[in-house]
Amino acid sequence: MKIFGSLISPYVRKVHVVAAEKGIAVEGAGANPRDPSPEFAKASPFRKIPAMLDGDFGLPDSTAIVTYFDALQPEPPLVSGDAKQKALAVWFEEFADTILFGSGIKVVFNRFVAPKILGFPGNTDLAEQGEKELVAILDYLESVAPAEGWLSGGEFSIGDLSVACMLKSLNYVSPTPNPATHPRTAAWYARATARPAWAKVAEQEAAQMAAFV
Ligand SMILES: N[C@@H](CCC(=O)N[C@@H](CS)C(=O)NCC(=O)O)C(=O)O
Repeated sequence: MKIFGSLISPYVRKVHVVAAEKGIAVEGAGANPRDPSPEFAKASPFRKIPAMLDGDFGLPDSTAIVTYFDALQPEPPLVSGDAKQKALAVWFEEFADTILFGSGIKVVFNRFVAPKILGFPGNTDLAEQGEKELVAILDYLESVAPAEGWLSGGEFSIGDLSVACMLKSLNYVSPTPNPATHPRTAAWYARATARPAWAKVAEQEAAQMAAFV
């Protein structure tokens, strides 16, 4: 099974970590949205990463792809527990993919991806705007981060995994979460990133990104 896209993308990282959690073998593949290969174009009609190709079945979007993985290999589940815990797992995935990403991308793109990878200056006004927006977002996360265990109040879920993936992208520009100002988030993040599946993907990412950090 091929997964298109670089691991610096939090959505690509999410797909790889879910695959590792479930023991699904995946192979990373390069993707150029501006000059798509026929395979990538087949998997990703709007040229976004990640996209997946399983035989001749192409699928874009991290949430769609991890839902496919969950159907192929139900254990461990993406979402579990009682009604509230299941709903909270979905909420935290959504929070990560929309709210955290929406502000974080302004910072990561303009302070890291543009200058360090693409070779042109980032828009510092946009980066500063993202940094201001992140203050309230990270404070919210601190207010809901559990002293022990996971964000939904139950088992480790797609909510924990998705939020951790977004925070790791922010780590390219700043050590986030800061244990001095956001101690509960920092402790929860340390638990999430201590999982073996995370370590396996982080190692692959370090190798991919070695030229840029
Ligand atoms: N909802 C999608 C978002 C995918 C997305 O926006 N990916 C970004 C990279 S982080 C992308 O492909 N950007 C390239 C572009 O928009 O041309 C998902 O969950 O996979």
